[in-house]
Amino acid sequence: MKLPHLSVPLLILTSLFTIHHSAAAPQQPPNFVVIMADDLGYAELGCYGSKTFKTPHIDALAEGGLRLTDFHSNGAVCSPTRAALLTGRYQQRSGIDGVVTAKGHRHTGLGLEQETVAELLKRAGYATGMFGKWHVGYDPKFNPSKQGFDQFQGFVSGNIDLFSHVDQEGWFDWWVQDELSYVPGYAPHQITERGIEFIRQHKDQPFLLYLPHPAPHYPYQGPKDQANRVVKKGFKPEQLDKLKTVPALKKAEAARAYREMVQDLDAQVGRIIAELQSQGLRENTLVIFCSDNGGTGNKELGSSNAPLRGKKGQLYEGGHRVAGIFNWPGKIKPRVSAETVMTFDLMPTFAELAGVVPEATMDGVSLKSLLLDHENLAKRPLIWMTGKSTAYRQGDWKLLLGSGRKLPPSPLLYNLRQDLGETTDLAAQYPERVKTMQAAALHMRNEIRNGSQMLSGQ
Ligand SMILES: [Ca+2]
Repeated sequence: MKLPHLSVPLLILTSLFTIHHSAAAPQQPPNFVVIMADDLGYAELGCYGSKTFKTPHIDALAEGGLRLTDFHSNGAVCSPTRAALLTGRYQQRSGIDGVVTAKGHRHTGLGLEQETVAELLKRAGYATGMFGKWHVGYDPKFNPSKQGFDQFQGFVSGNIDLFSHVDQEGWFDWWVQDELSYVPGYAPHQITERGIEFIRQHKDQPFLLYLPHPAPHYPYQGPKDQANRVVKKGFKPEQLDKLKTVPALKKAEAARAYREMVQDLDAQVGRIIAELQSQGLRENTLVIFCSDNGGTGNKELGSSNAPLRGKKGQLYEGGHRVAGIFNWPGKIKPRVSAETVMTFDLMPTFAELAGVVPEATMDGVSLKSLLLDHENLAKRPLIWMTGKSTAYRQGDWKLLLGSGRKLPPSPLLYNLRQDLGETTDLAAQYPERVKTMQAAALHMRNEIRNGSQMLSGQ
């Protein structure tokens, strides 16, 4: 390599500095804690404008870190976002284009050949733990313990009774590693307790702690409510006979329970942060809080995606623009940013910070320079896909294609900077832009779907 601008003495100095630098004690790579809410709407945290719910712990994370106003879940429903988070790639590449249901998809799941973020970080010497909702495979062969997580306790379906741990189709669904096992308790609290144990066990080595919570997804049950689901199919733990069940809550009570679930989730975040602090790990831990998709928008419950249009399951912003908070004291300067970030950016970010290279080409990008150096990300097109519909982003512009989930068959064009609520379709006004973006969107859609193994019926 030629270095024409450096004089010989300077070269020597540079070499000396390099030697000195590399001889210094290596700094331990950071811990990563990812706390993900389930169906939490864009406007359901104090720091995102909620007047309904009090969320002081999450608000404090936002206040002391980076709060993103243009953070997106990769999917508009649960499983796809989780697959993208775990692989750093569009979820269609790992076969998870839609929700994995107990009824139709019991024998499918996130492809085992995919390197997960847990497998990646294990290569860098990390301890890996996941406690909570998996939802990318029911069969034990797709269990988190087979996908790189040293420790797992939680459930694999889309939702469980938070007390009896029975899923909505009547299957018992609480696992300790890859064995079904009843552990009494309120699921969100159990997740925190396992998380705290994990932090204590691994405080002396770098770790990845993934805490995907069931709140505030239905069934609506606050910490003091009671079980209402019983086992109808499959394995039934003997201890469940002792558990008293009550009918599902009626509307007014459900709203009360929903509020308690959001606020209790906030308290669970607070407990994890307090534990990191008491173990002296806070300065070396990147904590991320996000949601897996938009809220239901059910006003009676207090769910809100304001000021966005749409809700969970849809490709309007309300379906996938969600809370995204990155907190790392002393490393991430507290601020609010409108940078566009996706769930699948987490894995490449962790890879760069841990100094390990993923096996596959990532669709996501590392956020290291955004987080630590306040640099903007390079411009990139982004896509969200469901079976029939596509949303395609280029900067402020968003094109919606398809007929699914209440979208018309003709393309819709919005400028999100001027019209965040997607009220005014500009397609007729910008036909050339529609044409170019449509061609680019279909090309990208085909590229991602080609070669991917899709779930049947999706
Ligand atoms: Ca969800």
